[in-house]
Amino acid sequence: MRILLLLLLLFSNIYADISGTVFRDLPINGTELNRYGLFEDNEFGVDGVTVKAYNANGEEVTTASTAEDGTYNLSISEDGDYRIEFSNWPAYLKESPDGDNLNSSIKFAKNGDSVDFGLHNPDDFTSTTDPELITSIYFNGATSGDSGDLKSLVVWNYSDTDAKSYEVLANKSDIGSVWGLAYDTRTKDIYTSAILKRHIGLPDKDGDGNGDIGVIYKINRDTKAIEEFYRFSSDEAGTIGDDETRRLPETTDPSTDADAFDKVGNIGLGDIEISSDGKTIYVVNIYNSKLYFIDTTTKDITDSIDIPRECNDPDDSRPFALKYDDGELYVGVTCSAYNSGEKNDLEAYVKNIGGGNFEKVINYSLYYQNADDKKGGAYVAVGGDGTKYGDEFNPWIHDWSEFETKADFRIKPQPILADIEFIYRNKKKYMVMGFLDREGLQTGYKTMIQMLVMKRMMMKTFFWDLQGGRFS
Ligand SMILES: [Ca+2]
Ligand SMILES: [Ca+2]
Ligand SMILES: [Ca+2]
Ligand SMILES: [Ca+2]
Repeated sequence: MRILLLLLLLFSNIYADISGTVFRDLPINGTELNRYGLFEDNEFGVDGVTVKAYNANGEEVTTASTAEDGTYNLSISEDGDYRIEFSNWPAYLKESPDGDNLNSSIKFAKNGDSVDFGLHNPDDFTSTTDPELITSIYFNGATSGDSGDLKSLVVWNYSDTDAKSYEVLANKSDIGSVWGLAYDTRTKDIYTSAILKRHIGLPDKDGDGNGDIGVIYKINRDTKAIEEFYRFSSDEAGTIGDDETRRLPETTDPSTDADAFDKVGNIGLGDIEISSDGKTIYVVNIYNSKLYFIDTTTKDITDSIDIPRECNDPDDSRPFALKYDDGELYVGVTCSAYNSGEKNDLEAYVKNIGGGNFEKVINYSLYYQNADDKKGGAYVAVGGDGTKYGDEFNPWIHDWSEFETKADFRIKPQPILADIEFIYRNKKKYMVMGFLDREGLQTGYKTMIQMLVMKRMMMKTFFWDLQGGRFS
């Protein structure tokens, strides 16, 4: 009997530690809302968080740091009541409430208890499984007359799959063709930036005879009030003639818009993003290869940084993609081979900027010929006989004559790394890269020269496993 008691005591001493997991709270599991403070199926660990145990006298007993999977173990040899304190997590994460307890980084436990702790990024928050989606929409023609009355920016609910069921936020006469988008959840302001798309007009609100290619608009989600938020000069963003110079009709009739063909992707702005606190708009300027920081209150530029031009021919570097995520900015650049004409030069790279310096996240060649390659492939057009065309990317072209004719199609897929997103899948974080085919901006449906040609905007997504360092 004495021996048994001794053994029990011994075991309780060895195994009576306090352990648990520090986890990343996500607001949703894809279909249903999660609960902050509760460690749920699609959530995963946060590493490097400090955990300390204090005894009833307030003395620190032991400390640990969470492992890669977020788990920790505090070796405690004596039974009793302990105060567990978590600290030293990344600044973009905030402690999740634990029931009614908002200050959940301090918990009370007995030796042998399991104690989990949730952290969330407020940027991720959603209170609905059916959020609104906003996108630009493109119709041929000028920003005046009948074609000016056509829609340019629309909003609809995620669950609404009827392609015609959307609410119009702005028409072409208001903003012309736009691409970049950012949303301020506090003010419900939508920021959107101009893009040059052939056959589609741009306003000339400053009356300088050029389309307003360097403008960012601010549109309130509720009132739909539209204002010009920021305007880059022609020197900063490049020039394209006004609608009249481009001879864009005030209808959706075909147009030539010759000057736009070569300028697409080479002038104006790429994506825009907004900071967590809503105080800064980040803008990629394609034309001068700079990243700008604009104060949302004063509308002043507070900083600008040269985006590294690391292509074989530096003049072929075309920044476009931008993402603000977990406190860091990611910029995506395409090596267009616009000048070199060499397929071997086609490449995409992503840099992130933390403490003022750009660091490389990934770079990889876009020169491959197999559409089934794990890396994706260019878009594939299917001819009338079922033959697939255009499964490789090409150097950016300068002129319509460089298109190849395949079946009913004119083909020359040209890559633009157009956006970056981050998603969580299988308890891991992935970077998603969206590629736009430059052709989609250079061509249109039944427009001049290409009367028999059907083209489309196309985004392909590549999934890059950040932890595993491979495509998935
Ligand atoms: Ca949760
Ligand atoms: Ca954006
Ligand atoms: Ca103008
Ligand atoms: Ca983005």
